Amino acid sequence: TTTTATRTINSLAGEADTLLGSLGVKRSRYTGGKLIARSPITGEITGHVNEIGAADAQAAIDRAHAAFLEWRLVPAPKRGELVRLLGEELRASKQALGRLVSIEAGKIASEGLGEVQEMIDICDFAVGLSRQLYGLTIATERSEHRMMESWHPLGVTGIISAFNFPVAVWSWNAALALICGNSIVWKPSEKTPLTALATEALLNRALERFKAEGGKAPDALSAVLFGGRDIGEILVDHAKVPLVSATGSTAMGRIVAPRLAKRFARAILELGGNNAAIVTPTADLDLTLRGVAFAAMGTAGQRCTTLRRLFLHESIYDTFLPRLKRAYESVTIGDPLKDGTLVGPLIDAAAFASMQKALSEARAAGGKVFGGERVLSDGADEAYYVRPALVEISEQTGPVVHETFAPILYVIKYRDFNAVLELHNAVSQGLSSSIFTNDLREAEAFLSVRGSDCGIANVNIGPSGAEIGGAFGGEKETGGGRESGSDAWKAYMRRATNTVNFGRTLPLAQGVKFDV
Ligand code: UN1
Repeated sequence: TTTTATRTINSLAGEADTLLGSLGVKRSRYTGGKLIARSPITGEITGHVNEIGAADAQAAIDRAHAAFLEWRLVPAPKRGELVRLLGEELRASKQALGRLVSIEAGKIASEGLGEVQEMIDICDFAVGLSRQLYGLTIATERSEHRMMESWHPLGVTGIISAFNFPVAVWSWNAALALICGNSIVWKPSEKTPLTALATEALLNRALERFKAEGGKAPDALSAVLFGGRDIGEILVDHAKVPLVSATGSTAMGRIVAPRLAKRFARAILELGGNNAAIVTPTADLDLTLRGVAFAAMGTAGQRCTTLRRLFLHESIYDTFLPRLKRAYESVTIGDPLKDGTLVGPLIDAAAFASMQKALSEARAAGGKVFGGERVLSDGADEAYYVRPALVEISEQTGPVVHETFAPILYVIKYRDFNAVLELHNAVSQGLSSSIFTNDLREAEAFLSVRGSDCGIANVNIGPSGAEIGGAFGGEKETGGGRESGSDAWKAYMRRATNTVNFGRTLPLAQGVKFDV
């Protein structure tokens, strides 16, 4: 056992073990398996999770399909009761699961807890929604007819999630899918299996309570498939999975989307972002500083909504940038479990390498780089802490147009508002965006059709940290999917248009005559 600048190595495996026990996960689930769980805080190994074989994965999906056939018959508000109980379990275990999220994903404590709060929020949302799966009644052109639409359960919902929101993204999909009458099959990130085990255990507790209350829930309503890419492919290719919601890189989406399209399955894709903020001459710079700091450095730059491009108007450039640099210099980096830390570790060595690669490309493109170096590496060879990087660059080129999943903020000076709107949209991703301004015209233009082309567009708020009530997702290479709030539930159901004739004649639409 060595001591690093951050903490004692090998202290976290024991704590993870205790947390998993309290969350109801049997030790045999995370010992002796092939999938290695680590904590990025120290790099230490926290578990060995059993991977599922290909045949067992196929069989699990088949069982989930059988479960769907039963679950779809349970009235939606009763399905909502299961999700209500899941929300209760999450509330009761918020501290433990939040802590485990921090250990496994390296998030600071409040963000680990925030992730669980996001799960609780979507459960509440879904419970209410379970009584609001409304269709329309539509005026028909035929007398003594009624036309309406019904929303029916869809089938097995596949969920592929990423390390950075290891459990919240599952919950956005699971809570909606379950109240919509679907069964769920989850392929969690290989980097975060312990939080997936814990989440599975909490759902099982909710299921037990649901059954004890007399609820009818089939076995295999939910399955978690631990494994690598091959297991994800089985989920994507399985004929009994009509919908896959996949969160990850654009590269992953490029593989998943055509395979789903080939069998006409639906996709909800949440892929890369390259989120920007525009800071205009009238912006409240105190508020902007806080908004930019959280969005760019928070979660160590590992949110899909992380702020990656900052457009500063020339009139405030020289006042704002020095303030931002001071924030970058003074931000507390280190053990995310310690009070006061704002920036925890990168997830692994590969993340560090891709950050360094992007920074050297930025230098080659004429960028001036501040920060970005590895810190706190003494003793913790397998832990990757970095000082978040600020890159002053004059052109939107090279690494600026790509998503690097690390805390790098490219800063670009602008003069003309319409030109910066164009530059803002001139990347291939379209997830989230913001403008900092007190000019009503600029704010409204940014939100208008000629403004941001992203799925999320904010005023005087950074691009990250969305609430669950709105639909979450983005355009272009972000994949077009929408999850969580608003009417995102519709993607988890199928719509049937019903026309009923309660008369004694058979008028045909469009005046067609066909008298036999
Ligand atoms: C993600 O990074 O994959 O808006 C999701 C946010 C969070 C979700 C991020 N509510 O930043």
